[in-house]
Amino acid sequence: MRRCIVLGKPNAGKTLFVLHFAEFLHAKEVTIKFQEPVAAPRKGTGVDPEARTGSAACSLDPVSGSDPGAHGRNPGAGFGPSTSEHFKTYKIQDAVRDLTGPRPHTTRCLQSVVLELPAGKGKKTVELIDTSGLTDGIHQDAEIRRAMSQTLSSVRAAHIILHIIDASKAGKKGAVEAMGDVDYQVAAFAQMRGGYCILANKIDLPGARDGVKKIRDEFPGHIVIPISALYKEGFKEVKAFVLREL
Ligand SMILES: Nc1nc2c(ncn2[C@@H]2O[C@H](COP(=O)(O)OP(=O)(O)OP(=O)(O)O)[C@@H](O)[C@H]2O)c(=O)[nH]1
Ligand SMILES: [Mg+2]
Repeated sequence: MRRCIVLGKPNAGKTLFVLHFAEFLHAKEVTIKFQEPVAAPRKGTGVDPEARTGSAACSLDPVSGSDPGAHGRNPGAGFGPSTSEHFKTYKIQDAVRDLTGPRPHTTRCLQSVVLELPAGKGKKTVELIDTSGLTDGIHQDAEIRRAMSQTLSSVRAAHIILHIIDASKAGKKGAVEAMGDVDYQVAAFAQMRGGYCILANKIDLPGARDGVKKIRDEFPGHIVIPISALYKEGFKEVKAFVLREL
């Protein structure tokens, strides 16, 4: 199945987008696959090596990346660190209540849903993957570093990348959601492989229209779709983009 990954900084609105996009496609419920990263103990010490070294610093450098899928859309590439999987079915509004929130790093693992998109007389299916937010630099919390590492590993195996940027905070220095190095890295990585667009989110909020302009100025040559994950604005355009890429 084709995979479409949703990524971006914490609090950008990734989870709300995934859940409301499912609702937009007429899902009343979603069955979410949670893939929790499992810490790999260092032999004989019981210590997670990544937690000690901070090796999950955010990097999507396509040149230094050692993943075999790093240079293209390789559906066979692995999903990174070992994971423990479980499924849970929610009514959409219950999932919104339980899985989204204003605190950064609400999502700590890959959370995917399988969606059906109408295509001509038939349907196309896609696995839409919500991820843990990416931050600039090395995060001090080992659990968050592991989650970010899992996000980065899964990017390379995805066919489509939806990169969410909070347009209402795009130019606000110091805000956790403000555009940062990680956004430039994602865009630079995506430029080499296609199947990529930027969703400029929260356009219902004050200042977001200026934010959309700033995003367009900073990322010339990329498709930028203004959306409100809250009010499902711009979702028709997102659906058309995803269908084109499937
Ligand atoms: N006004 C408005 N609020 C939004 C929009 N999208 C998301 N939010 C709010 O922003 C906050 C973060 O949304 P989430 O979907 O949890 O963000 P996330 O990117 O998944 O965050 P992490 O899991 O922490 O990385 C929540 O309080 C949402 O209700 C939007 O389009 N408009
Ligand atoms: Mg989330």
